Amino acid sequence: MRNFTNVSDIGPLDIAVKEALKVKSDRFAYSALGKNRTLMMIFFNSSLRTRLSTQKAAMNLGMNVIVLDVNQGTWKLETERGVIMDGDKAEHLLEAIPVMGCYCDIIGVRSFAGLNDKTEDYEERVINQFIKYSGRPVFSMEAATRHPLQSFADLITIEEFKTKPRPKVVMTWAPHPRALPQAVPNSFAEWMNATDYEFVITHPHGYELDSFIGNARVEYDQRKALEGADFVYAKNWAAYTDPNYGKVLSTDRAWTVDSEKMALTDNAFFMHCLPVRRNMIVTDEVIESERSIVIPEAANREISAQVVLKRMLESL
Ligand code: AN0
Ligand code: CP
Repeated sequence: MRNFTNVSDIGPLDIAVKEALKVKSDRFAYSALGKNRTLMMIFFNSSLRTRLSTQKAAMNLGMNVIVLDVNQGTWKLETERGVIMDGDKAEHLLEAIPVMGCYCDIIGVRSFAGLNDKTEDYEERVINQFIKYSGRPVFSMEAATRHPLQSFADLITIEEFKTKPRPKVVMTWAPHPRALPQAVPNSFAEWMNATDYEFVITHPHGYELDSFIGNARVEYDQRKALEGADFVYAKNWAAYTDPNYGKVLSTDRAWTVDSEKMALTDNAFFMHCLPVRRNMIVTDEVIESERSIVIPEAANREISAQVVLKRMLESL
């Protein structure tokens, strides 16, 4: 695998999941593969899980790891070409990227959507510049429009917990005080569409997503959507459609996932990528319940990252 930015880069999902479960059963089996190889993880945004799980995955493979938090200890980076750099940004991304590429074998990039300019976000300018100018294989650690390591971990988790061949998976919008990117829901939809699960998306009017959602069924009545669900995947996102791109249109806690909503499901498991705001997205009771699998889901981030790094190392 050269780059990993979306579901198509991983190939057939049944094979990827099989490989993930194999890696999980013996995560040090490939510890010689990454010897004398260096992973550079570049963060333009905060992270807890991605940072730790990806570093751990690289360590399992015997790699060295360098972590860089852009704008914290580095020169401030200009990302737009053509700008007269007479402001506070001392270096351009177009030099910084190939320089960073000199010091490593594989690059991971986290660069969220700015949520101001839809075209800029949906063109994936930052990660695409890394792909173009670093000279190294690049993987997404959540880019502007997708978070494939998360979706892969979500898929592994559903495969582990499902009790029917074709579970009903419901992704529900839930309220949050700040504007969040569409990357996690876009990506989750992309990966769910690549399975044969029954997949339903529910959100208030105005929160329609991009064409990533493919043929997924959209049901505006959250309660109706949740009926008979086997997995409830909660997530907030900011509006995608114009003229409200990047805006918070609602913080209506009638959409919060609570026990009464979970009672409509077929004893569903509760999932969230984390970090989660309790009693906005989900009540304490639901996230602490026996059916909450947010921790095993986060644990699988190590596994999804390890499969991706393993495949990238194998193709170096
Ligand atoms: C980010 C988001 O919603 O994209 C990261 C989630 C993995 N969440 C926040 O910024 C709270
Ligand atoms: N789920 C996830 O990507 O978490 P972090 O933002 O903490 O990395």
